Amino acid sequence: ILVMPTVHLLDYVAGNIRSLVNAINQVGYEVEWIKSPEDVKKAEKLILPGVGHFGHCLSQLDKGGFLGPIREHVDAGKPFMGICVGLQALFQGSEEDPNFPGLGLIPIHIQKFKDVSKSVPHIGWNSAINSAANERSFYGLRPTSKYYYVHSYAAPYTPGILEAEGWSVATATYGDEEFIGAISRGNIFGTQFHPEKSGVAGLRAIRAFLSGDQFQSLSPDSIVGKKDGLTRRVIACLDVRTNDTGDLVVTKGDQYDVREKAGVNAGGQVRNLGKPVDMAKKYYEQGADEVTFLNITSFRNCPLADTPMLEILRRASETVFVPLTIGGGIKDTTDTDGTEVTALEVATMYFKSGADKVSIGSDAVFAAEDYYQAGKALGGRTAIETISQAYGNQAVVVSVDPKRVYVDRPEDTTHHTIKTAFPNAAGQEFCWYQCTVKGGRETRDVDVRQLVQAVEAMGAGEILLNCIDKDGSNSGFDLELINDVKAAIKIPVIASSGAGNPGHFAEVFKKTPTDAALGAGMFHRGEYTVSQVKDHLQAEGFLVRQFEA
Ligand code: 1PR
Repeated sequence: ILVMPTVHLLDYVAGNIRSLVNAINQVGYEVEWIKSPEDVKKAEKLILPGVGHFGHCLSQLDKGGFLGPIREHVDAGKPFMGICVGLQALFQGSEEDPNFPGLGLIPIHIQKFKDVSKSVPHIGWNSAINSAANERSFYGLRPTSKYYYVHSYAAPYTPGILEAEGWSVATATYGDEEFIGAISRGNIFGTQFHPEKSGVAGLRAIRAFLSGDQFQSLSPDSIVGKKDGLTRRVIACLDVRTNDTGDLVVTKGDQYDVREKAGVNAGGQVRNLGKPVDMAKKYYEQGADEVTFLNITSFRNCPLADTPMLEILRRASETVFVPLTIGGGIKDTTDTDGTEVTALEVATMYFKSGADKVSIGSDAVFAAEDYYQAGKALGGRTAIETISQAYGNQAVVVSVDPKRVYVDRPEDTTHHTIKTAFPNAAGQEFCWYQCTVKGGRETRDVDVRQLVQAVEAMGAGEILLNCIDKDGSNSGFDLELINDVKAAIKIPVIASSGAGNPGHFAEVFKKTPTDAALGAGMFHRGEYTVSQVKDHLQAEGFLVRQFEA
């Protein structure tokens, strides 16, 4: 019998542990869970993951009695790896929660990114480049590779200070801030990025840590083309629903209508474009930076625990090592047996199955209505608030489904209008964007600006900005909408709806400050691959991450 070597994982805080376990299995190790402080003593190799709030993580570790044993493990010279907040725990403390000190192994304070001229959180693929000479790298990190980061706080980097104390440091730059992306000394290794979500480059780092392969020499070739900084994110989106014969398929609508209108299937069949897990893997291998699944039917009469989307996530997360987002039906719900299930519990099921983020649509609109009704007061009970408190802002995406409403003059509506370069047939030159719920079937008296500002205040970490007028049109993104939303908030925006060719991605990155762009139909119909989009962006001078085989 082949026995896989084990690694111990500390399970102390909410988060998507499943993808880390999948990644560890993928490189040939088995996970053993640490449930009590005594278990830490059994560990030879210890990994401390962490997401969400620094103070919450540290207080959980403290309450559980883990801090002492972790320190002993590190002092004994045994391999230790901290990921994200698990890395931050090694530092002196964090601006995020001054009440909880860190382990103090690294004499620096974690600080919040400045959001004056950039989105916060920092989400996406960035570098981890060794600050010292380029001829050496640690734990398989390559200067040309990109790694997936998602965080609002980071350790600022000052050249030379930590190096003088024997640390190897790899850094990344976000805007004008250089921060620590990975760090190592002796038996300690920490990454601010998520190696389990960083494709092949991340798996390489995990493998190197587990096999104790601390330093590698780099050939001069291997640094050619190295470019620090955040890449332009390209996301593939899969709208998933059951078709009329009960199979789960990827589908795609025109202005949200997913039924066939012409051809052999005309007469109202749900358009079937393929199998969700296979397609997710295909896009991952084409270089998609993230994959989003939107469950666009409610799978009526199905107990929540048996929701087919959970199985899709479980299977997708075994082979797709980039972030997975799941949307559709994230709200307080009543299960088929009558049990009340909170949005947080629904989200937890998805996170446990391999999701990294949940995307909230309709429920966010209702929450925004309540927010303004209450004079912009936060009640603390919405799906956005409860999930972001438990899992961190970065785990909560709000998906917006707006539609244009034309008016003659701005005074004709109470809503925020723009003057558009695309008047309607009646020649009206102003429009506002009305939010819809239930997949665009119902409009609400909320405009897109009101919505995004409300959900940002509630703790959403990112906006998935669709546009019903543009959806499936292959005519390019709604640049006016994207610019208007970007100007209203600090959290990142994913532009969506209308992508028909690689040029549309270059256009949206050129003409708007969007943080990411998403495509669906053009990929599903096989017209273009994600790699063709990346190649085109690169040729146009944008920094992108190419798939590493
Ligand atoms: O309201 O929280 O249950 O979430 C429902 C989710 O399902 C929302 O995110 C909503 O956008 C989505 N949704 C509901 N109905 C549809 C539909 O198409 N009938 N799909 C739907 C939304 C929009 C995009 C699409 C882009 C790009 N799909 O995600 O992928 O428009 O398409 P394109 O590149 O082909 O133009 P809740």
